[in-house]
This record gives sequence, structure tokens and C-alpha cells, in this order.
Amino acid sequence: PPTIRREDYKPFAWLVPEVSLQFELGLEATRVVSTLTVARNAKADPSPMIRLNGDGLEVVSVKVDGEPSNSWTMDGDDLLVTLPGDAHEITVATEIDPSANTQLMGLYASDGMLCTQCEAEGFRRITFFPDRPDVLSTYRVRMTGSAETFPVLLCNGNLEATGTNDDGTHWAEWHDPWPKPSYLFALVAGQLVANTDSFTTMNGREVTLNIYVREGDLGRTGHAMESLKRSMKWDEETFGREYDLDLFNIVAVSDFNMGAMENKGLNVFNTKYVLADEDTATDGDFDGVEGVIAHEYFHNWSGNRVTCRDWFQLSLKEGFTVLRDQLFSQDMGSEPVKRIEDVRVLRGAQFPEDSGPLAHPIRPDSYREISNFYTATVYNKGAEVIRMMRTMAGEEAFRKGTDLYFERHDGEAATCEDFVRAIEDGAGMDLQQFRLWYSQAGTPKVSVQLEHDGDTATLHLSQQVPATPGQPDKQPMPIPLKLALFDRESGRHSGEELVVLDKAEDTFTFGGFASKPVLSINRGFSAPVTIERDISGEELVFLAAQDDDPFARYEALQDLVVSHLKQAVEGELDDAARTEARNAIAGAFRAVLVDENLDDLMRGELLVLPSETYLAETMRIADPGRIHEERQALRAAIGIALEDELAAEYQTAASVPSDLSAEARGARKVKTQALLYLAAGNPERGRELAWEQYRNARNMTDRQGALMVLAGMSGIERTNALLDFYNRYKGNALVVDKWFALQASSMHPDVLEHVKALADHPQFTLRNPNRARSLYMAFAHNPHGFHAEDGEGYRLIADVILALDPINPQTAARFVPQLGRWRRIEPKRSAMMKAQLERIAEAPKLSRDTYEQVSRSLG
Ligand code: B3K
Ligand code: ZN
Repeated sequence: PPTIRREDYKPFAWLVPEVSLQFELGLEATRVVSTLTVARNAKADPSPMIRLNGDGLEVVSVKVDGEPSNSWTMDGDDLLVTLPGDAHEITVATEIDPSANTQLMGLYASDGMLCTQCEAEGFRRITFFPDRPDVLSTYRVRMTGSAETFPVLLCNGNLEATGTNDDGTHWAEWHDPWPKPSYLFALVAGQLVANTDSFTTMNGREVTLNIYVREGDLGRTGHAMESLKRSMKWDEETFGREYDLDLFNIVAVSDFNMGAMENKGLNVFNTKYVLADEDTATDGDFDGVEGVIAHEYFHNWSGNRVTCRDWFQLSLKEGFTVLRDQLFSQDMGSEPVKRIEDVRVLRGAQFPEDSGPLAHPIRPDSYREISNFYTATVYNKGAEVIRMMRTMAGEEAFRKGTDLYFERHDGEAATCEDFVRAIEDGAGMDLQQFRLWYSQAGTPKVSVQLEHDGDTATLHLSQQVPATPGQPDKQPMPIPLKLALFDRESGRHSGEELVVLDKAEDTFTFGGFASKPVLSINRGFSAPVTIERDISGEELVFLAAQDDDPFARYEALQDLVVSHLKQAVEGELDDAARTEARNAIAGAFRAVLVDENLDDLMRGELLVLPSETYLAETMRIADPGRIHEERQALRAAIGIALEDELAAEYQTAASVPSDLSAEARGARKVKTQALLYLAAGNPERGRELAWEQYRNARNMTDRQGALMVLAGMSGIERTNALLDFYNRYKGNALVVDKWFALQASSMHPDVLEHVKALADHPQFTLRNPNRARSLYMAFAHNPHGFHAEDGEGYRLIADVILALDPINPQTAARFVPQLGRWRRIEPKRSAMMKAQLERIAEAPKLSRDTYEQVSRSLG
């Protein structure tokens, strides 16, 4: 497959101001007639023909200006139509089979209904079209279909007319007044019911809000609706963004490749991010719904009103929108806890990507299949990059920048460069060197040393941006670091400072310190970098207990644990040193358990051990088996050392009423963490507590927490709890997904055998992405199972990739990065991982998606 390059961008030769689509809908056969009004683009090189992209489509007929035409040819999948004049009308008829669409791109059937996914290049699977984000059109759509099969007919924009025909069909005509690229087109037809509400915008526009779901799911849409209204209000208050149609529809579908999609006025969602009630969704699931509802809604401005010029600019809308949803969630709940969670995601998913064969800048320079670039780098690092601009500018100036961005580029397809320039102009700052964050891949390493002499503290900082594929040499980037210097005696500091390290090395001095202060740096995670600091265990304990920046406090605890586990894994500790380190860690955790100034949400967060994936990432070559052993052993040691405190904390937390308040949620979080440690330290007691918690649970958070602990242990309680859970929830697909995922991500020694057996379960299928991921993505991210010593885990995932690729290449390709980590794993496992990648590469026929990921991973 050819490589597409950013530098080759050229504007399209034709404008397509208006599109009219007619759908005769059927699950097995849908007829599409599209009429495009086209005119030469004065800003582009003239061309005698227009290229209309297609993907697996067959032409039924072509007309130009209303007359049947023969002046067309096929070029691969694309349709080329020769046009003599400057303005024409092209009408193309096609026919597609939605029920055969297992890729879930374009128009597909899901559980008896019809729906679409067009981003990035799915529209070309519906009709021939210049399927690129810089071609903006207004759409008029007429949908006709069986009134019985498709009682609800939805499309973008406003509903203008409806009617019925004598043959049992009915129709609806929709018009979207806002010009949009084809990737934002959406259509839904099926048997759906709506939760209807309304929102009045800041200028008094009355907006009808609908969340459409299957009839039995209506009772689980309340949280999504409240989240939507909060998002609309927040975007007005925080970014000055008002909604721009009289109608906002959300539809939940159960077969969906991603989380959700921001189609104009008609967001289509994975059911996972709409449906929630206390019996079936955990506190984490509730947060997920709120965050994704917000994210898709915020796209209405950052993505839809201002869209992307080409797919290399994806982070323009995704990085910015992720930042917007993160800030929203910070405001709705606990700001520091949300920040810690976001950093955990970044470190768990993006750092490994950035240090492996798939590393790419947030604005990539080339791709073969754009679906492979919906990555943690484009999304989460993209958000961090914009967050840094905000940190350096200050909130107010940053808002001036975003206002200018929306004002300048409303109705346009813009670039990352446009965004940076708007922030520069609006906020009044120079971002010349900062642009390197868009072009250079790799997580910068910052080395930190603090010296003290007389009454002066001198901070030495240096940075190094590692080489990444295609980018051997890097330039220093501006790295904004928030820091504070603590006086050891008083435990206080005299104010937070922001230093920007923009050279390879630099020195900063601070006066007025009679003794050497304790340095707290990268507070709030002000820059997405790794810090190598010269700091003693004692100083880390000090910060873990005293730092007034909750993130820095969390970080100190994490550092304490990470540095110990690294030494332990690398065999650098004798028994005495190990005991000493474990005691220091247990002491720091004890302080967290008893600190009365902490709320439970934060306390629970502080108790989370660094993940095995993150630990592996901190080592040049990782031995996943050793990491697992040492981390489990540390957990058990803490469980033993703090058994009384943990049990007391558990009891206190267990007495908090079961509701959705922050207090109750915090209590549940602490309870689950306490249970994990107790079970590790004293399995008998842990099993008993978990089984009791399972039986008495009044919400999914408690039930799932208990089941997670039991799933990792042997015993009759495990069997009984899993059986009970399945029988209780077997009619609810999202909860059955949890049942699969809990077993696949468990710490049980036989996890691999469990996963193999579950693949034969009657409710398992590769065709539903949620279900496929619930078993296999959970397993692929369970280092303990995936990295099984004999390589069986690798073989299993390679088999999954090969089996899934012909069905759903996008979902199949998402499994490749786990195998792609082979260069960073100890030699024996590494060779087996590589061998599986090679086996995939040799398959006779691979999708573009999987081919690209496998060849980059081996390259
Ligand atoms: N924009 C969509 C992503 C769809 C990608 C499909 N390959 C979801 C989101 O980021 O909001
Ligand atoms: Zn998005």
C-alpha cells in the first residue's frame, strides 16, 4: 500500500458546496443516489476530471447535469468523471449491503438497525465522494425505509419533512445547514426509543436533546443526559462556545469500533459510553460516560465548526478536545484525582508508544492507513502539548488564544500551525521553538540535580529527546516545569515557580536557603516528560507526606515504589536492603491511610501501585516475569505490614452509604484498594472479605471490585461468584463484557487456560468489538498472562489478529502494538514475540491496517 505524506498536501481541484443524498434503506440492500453540485476551486490546480473516492463500491449509474454519462472510468476503487466546464451536477447511484459490512465502517447493520461510521474514510464505502476533510458541503438527505423495521429515521441537522408511502415505507428529509466534511455525515434507522430533554443556550436558543437507545435500556440513560447538559453549560462558561442547531441527538449502538463519534448533530456512541446505572456500571464507568459525552459534544466546535485540513492534523481536533474534556471532568469532580488518572493513562499507553517502533509525532508526517493514527500520542500527548501552552500563557491569555482560533477559522478546515499561530497572537506569546512538540516524537528525559551552597540553591536541568523511528537527531524543546523548594524544618515553601527549560542544559538559582531545601518538580505534571532526579528515599518520604501539590505527592510515592521495584527486579537488593525499602514504603502508605486531611478519592488514588506496564517502561530491557513477582511481593508485604490499618480503613469505608456522592465513591475506591492489599497479604482473610463484599454489594463498583479479587484467587468462592455474576447479568451485554474482561485480566496462575476456554463460550464472538476486546484486549494488557514464559500468550494474540483481520481490520490492528514491544523485553521472550509478528507478516492476505502496524513493528 502507498505511503501518504503530509508534505504532498494539495487543495482539491473542485468545491462541492451542496450534496443531496437519497437512501432507500434495507438491511441487506441499500440504494444510494447522491447528487453533488461541483465547481472549480480557484485556489487549486485545475483538473479536467474529478476524483470521487470509493471503497468496494460498484457504480449503478452516472449522470452529469441530469444526463446519463459515459465520461467516467474507474481508477482502482475510485471513480473519475471528466467534466468539461467550471460547474456541474454529478449524480451517482450505488447499491450496498450493510449486513455484510463486518468492518463497521460506512453503513452497517447492528442488531437489526442501520447506522454509520464515516471517520476517517468510511463515507467512501457509502457513495463515491471526495472523501477528505477539506471538502465542506451542506447536506440534504432523504431516507426511505420500512416503517416497521425502521420506525426512527435520523440524520445530521434538522428534520424538515416526513411522510408515509402506500407500500409500508415511510420517509424523512433532513437538512444540515452547516457545511461539513464527509467524515461527519451520519445516518441511523431502527427501532429506538428516546430520553428527551432540553437545554437553553446562553443566547436563549432552545435545543431539544434526545438520547436514543433500545427500549430496555431507556432507564440507563439518565447519567448521559445530565452529563450532556453539564457539558453544554460548561463549554459556554469556559470556552464561550454555544450550540448551533435546535436539535442534538445521540444514538447508542452495540457494535462500534471506538468509543463514540461526533457527527454533526447526531453523535453515535458505543453503548458502553451511554448506558449507566448503579447496578450495572462502576464509578469508573460513570466517569467514562461523562467524559466521552463531553468529548463528543465539545467536538461540535473543536472539530466540526473548525475541522482539519487533512488527517495529519488530527491532533488539532483530538488533542484539543481531549484537553477540553479533561478540564471539564476536573471541574465536575476532583481536579487532582482527574489529573493523576490522566497521567496514568499517558504513562501506561502513550509513553510505551513513544519509546517503541510505532512512535510518531502528534502531527505525523506519513501514514499508510490513517485508522492506525488514532493513538494515545495524537490524543493524549496532543492534549498535554496544548495544556503546556495553557500553563505558559496562563488561563486568561490562553482563552484569548482559543477565542481567536475559533473566530479566525470558523467554517474552515485548519491546521495545527493555524492553532499555534492563533494562540501566539491571541495570548501574545512566542511559540516558535515550541512548535518542535508537533514535529518531534519521543518522550523527553529531564535530568535534575539540586546543589546547595551558602544560602543558594542551584538547580541543574538537562534534557534529552530520544531518537525515534525516522528521527535520529532531536533539538531541545521548551519544557515548562512547575517547581517548589521546601524548607525541611517548617515543611513549607515560599511559592511555586514556573521555569522553562529550553536548552539542552540550564541552571537556575534560588536564594535564601540556610539549609538544602527539598525539591518538588514537574508539579501537576506540567510537562509530559520523564524526570530523573537525584533525590534520596528520605526526601521522597518527606514529599509523599508533605507536598501541598497533590500530584507531586502522588509522584513522590510512586517514585519511592518504582525505584525500589527497579532495584529489586534488577537483583540489586540483599535481604536487608529489601526489608528496609519495604518498611519505608509501608510507612509512607501508613501515613496516607491515616492522614485526616485527605479525602478518600485522593487517598484511594495514592494507594494505587504503579502498573507492571509502567514499571517495564522505566527499564531499558524488562523482564515481565520478575516485575510481576516483585510487584506482587511488595503488595503482599504492604498487606502484611499494614493489615490492621487496612482492615480498619476497610471497615470505615464499608459503612459509608451506597450512593453516587463523592464521599461514597471515595469510600468505595479506598475499600477496593484495601481489599487488594489485604488479599495479597492474607489470602484467607481477603477471600472471606471479598466473598462477603460480593454477596452484600448494592452497586457494580463493590461487586466488580470483589469479583476482581476473587477472580485472581483459587477456591470455591471464585467459582461461585463468577457463576452468580454471569447468571445475574447474562442478558446485559455490557456487563457480560465485564465478566469476560475480569477473568482475562486476572492474576490467576491459570489465566491463559481460562481465556482459551472462554473463547468457546456461547456468548463469545469476534464480530462484536466490545466482546472481542473484553476477552483479548484485557488479556493482551495483562502482562502476567500475555508474557507467559512459554510464549503461549503471544501465540494466542497473534492468532486473534489473524482471525480478526479479515472481519474487522481496524480492531485487529489494535492488538499489534503489544507484540511490537519485543525490543524492550528480555531476550527469550523477545524472540518469541518477534517470531509471532513474523508469522503474521507472512499471512497471504493482510489488511492495510494490520500490514502497516506489523511492518513498522518489525522494521
Ligand atoms: N473522532 C472519533 C474517532 C473516530 C475514529 C475512527 N477510526 C472519536 C473521537 O475522538 O471523538
Ligand atoms: Zn475526539
